[in-house]
Amino acid sequence: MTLSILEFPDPRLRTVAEPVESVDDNVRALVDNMIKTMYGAPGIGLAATQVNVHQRVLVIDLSEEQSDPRVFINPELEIPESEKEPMQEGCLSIPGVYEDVTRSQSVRVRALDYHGEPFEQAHTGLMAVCLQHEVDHLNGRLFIDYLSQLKRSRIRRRVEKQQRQKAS
Ligand code: GNR
Ligand code: NI
Repeated sequence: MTLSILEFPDPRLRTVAEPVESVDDNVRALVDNMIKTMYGAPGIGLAATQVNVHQRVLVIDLSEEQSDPRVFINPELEIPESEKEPMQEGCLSIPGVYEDVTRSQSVRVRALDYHGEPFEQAHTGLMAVCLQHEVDHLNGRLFIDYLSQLKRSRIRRRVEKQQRQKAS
């Protein structure tokens, strides 16, 4: 099943997600649907928050062929203050908006996998940036929150105009 994706400025995108208590078949069904939804969009990552499920689950696939889905449940990031660089980001919840965000280019992540097994990894580059973008979603944060107030209000007006045009 593909899920529908909430769009900014929907206040539900500001919800802080709850930890998953046990990685059971319900959680695995959510993960499967999120991967399908990410592939259909298409996007390289998706947080459960974006499909209005407020549990700490995210999926990422950076492969060209949509052949390498990565699952992170209850992710915890260690983000060094060093190695920060700007990179252009987009978001399925803010369609058509692409802006530079300065983030750490490396992270360590601890999480549970599809089977509920804990793992720990180090990532760099786009994977590191994407993990930070997705964990931000789980904390109710969007990439445009890193921009100036002026830029953010311009984006809000532009997005709301697009949404009015789509609706009529
Ligand atoms: O598809 C996506 N592309 C992207 C590009 C740069 C940095 C982050 C991302 S994530 C985004 C999908 C999305 O909105 N995930 O929350
Ligand atoms: Ni996003």
